Amino acid sequence: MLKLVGFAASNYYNAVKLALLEKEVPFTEELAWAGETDKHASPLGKVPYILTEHGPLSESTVILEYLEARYPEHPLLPRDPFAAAKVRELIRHCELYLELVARRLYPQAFFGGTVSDRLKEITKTELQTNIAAFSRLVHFSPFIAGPEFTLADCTAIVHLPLVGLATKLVYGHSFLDGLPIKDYLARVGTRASVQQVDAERKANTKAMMSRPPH
Ligand SMILES: N[C@@H](CCC(=O)N[C@@H](CS)C(=O)NCC(=O)O)C(=O)O
Repeated sequence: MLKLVGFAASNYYNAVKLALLEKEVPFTEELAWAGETDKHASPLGKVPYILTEHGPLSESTVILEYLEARYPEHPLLPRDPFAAAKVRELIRHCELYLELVARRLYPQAFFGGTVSDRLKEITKTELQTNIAAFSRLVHFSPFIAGPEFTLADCTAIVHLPLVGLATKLVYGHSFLDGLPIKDYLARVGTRASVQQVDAERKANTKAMMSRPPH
C-alpha cells in the first residue's frame, strides 16, 4: 500500500494527504520529522515523499500529478486540457508566488525568531504584487478554480491560512483580507477530508512544538 512519509504539521504534506483522502486512495502514514528523512527517497530531505510499488517519489506537486495519473477515480483535475492547465496555473501561483515568499516570514511568525526589516520590506512588496495577481486567477465559485473541488483546493486549503497568518503576525494584518478566504475555508471545512487533515495537523503541530531542541 502507498505510504505517505513526513509530518502532519507540514502544509506540503497535507496537500498530498488531502488529495489521497479526496481520491479515496488507500494509504498509510509514516512519521519522519525534518532531518529524519531518507535522502534516497527525498534527495533534499524535504517532506512529504511517498513510497509506491515502483519506488519513492518526492515533491508535492509531482506527487499530486502522479496520484492523478495513477488513480484516475475521483478526479481532481478537469478532463478538459485547458481547464486542467488553469488549475495547475493556480497551484503554481499559490505555491511559488505566495507560500514560498511568505515562508521567509515563518521564523518570526511561528518559531520565535526574527526577520530583518529589509527582508520584511522586500517580502511585503512582493507579496502585495503576487496576491493582486493571484486574485485575478481565483474563482471561489464555490471552489478556488470553479465549480469542482480540484488539486488547486488541496493546495490552497493548506497554504492560504499560513500566508494569511504569517502576514498578520508580522505586519499586523492579513494580506489576504481582500479575498473571501474565510468563507471559502468555512465552506471547504465541511468536508471530511479537510476536517481530518486539520485535526491531525493540530495534534502534530503540538507534538512538534514540544519536541526538545535538536
Ligand atoms: N517543494 C517541496 C517543499 C516541501 C517543504 O518545504 N517541506 C518542508 C516542511 S513544510 C520541509 O521538508 N522542510 C525541511 C527542509 O527543507 O529541510 C514540496 O513541494 O514537496
